[in-house]
Amino acid sequence: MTASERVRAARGALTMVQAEPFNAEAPPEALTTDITPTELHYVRSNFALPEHDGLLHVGGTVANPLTLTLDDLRALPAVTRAVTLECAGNGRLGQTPLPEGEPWGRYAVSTARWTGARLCEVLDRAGCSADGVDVRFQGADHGPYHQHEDLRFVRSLDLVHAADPSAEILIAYDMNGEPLDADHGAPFRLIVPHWYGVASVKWLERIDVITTDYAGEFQVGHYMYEWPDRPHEPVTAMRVRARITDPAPGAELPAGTCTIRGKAWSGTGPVTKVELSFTGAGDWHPARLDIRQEPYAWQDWSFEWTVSRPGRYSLRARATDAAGNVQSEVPPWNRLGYGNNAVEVQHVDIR
Ligand SMILES: Nc1nc2c(c(=O)[nH]1)N[C@H]1C(S)=C(S)[C@@H](COP(=O)(O)O)O[C@H]1N2
Ligand SMILES: [Mo]
Repeated sequence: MTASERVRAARGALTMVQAEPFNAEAPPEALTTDITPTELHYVRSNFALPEHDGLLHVGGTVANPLTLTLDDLRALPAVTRAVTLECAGNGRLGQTPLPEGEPWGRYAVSTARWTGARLCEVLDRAGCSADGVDVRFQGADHGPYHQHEDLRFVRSLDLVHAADPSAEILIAYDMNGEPLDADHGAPFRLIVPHWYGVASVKWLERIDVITTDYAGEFQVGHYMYEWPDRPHEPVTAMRVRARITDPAPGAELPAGTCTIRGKAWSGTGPVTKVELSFTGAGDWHPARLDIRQEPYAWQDWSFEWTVSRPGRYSLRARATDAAGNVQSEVPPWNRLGYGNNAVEVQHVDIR
């Protein structure tokens, strides 16, 4: 297979949202497994697939600027982590009035096993100067973007966060045990656990430690919550969210006992509670939350539901995390439609 045939084959199982640049949601069944197979992992790219020369330059205000190859990164101690990535625009179609931006449904979320070198280790080798404030991550991709004729994908993190070993930020080169493919950022990308996907810069080509807060388009223009009634805020950690994966929306089931299953995740602390409701307003019942195996991945939950009376039932699942964040019923509307973690409503018909 040629490289472009490989890319086409890898895209076939996804639900396309935009053909070029290619953007696609995972199919619903991708939420039923712990690890999303690579060919079912959603894809979100702002620009066409770039060429990458295979080098990672580390510079800015550092003592030892570095140029690293894939082999150099592979020679560093490797860390593997299952990480749930969700696009900040996931669920935009559920916002009213509909904001501008890609019309994502509910499946721009997936969990892969990422392997790479620790970002903190690379920064340590480069020797960050004391006046460093921010770390700027540049992707190889670029193109027209709103008012910009030719913009590059660049994001930043606070140096304190980037250099924190406990944040476990990776420069990943393997996804689910295979080298990264083109759509997911080959040859290497950032993986920032707990944050919305936008922080995880693909096709990484430059890392620069800088002495001011980075203020590029993807940092302070887009990927900002533009609240109607309070100050704007940057998109950072994933908001707490539970999803029902089984039964499917609108399913017809016989009366009796059925197991309702789903996933829940949050970037602001482990999910501590998932509750279910079968009526509008009120009456929340605790679901069984599985022991958390992986600190950065979604958790399974389930509920044994016994129902004897035929009819239509509304199902809602609501998650709470350790920081006390809980999903609301009404999507937190903002102009660009980010972070919709509202409680979803679906129905099942009992026959
Ligand atoms: N270089 C680059 N990195 C990027 C993007 C991009 O457009 N260019 N999109 C970001 C966004 S918005 C998301 S949600 C994730 C998606 O990662 P995936 O395509 O591997 O699912 O990549 C992020 N990293
Ligand atoms: Mo995203």
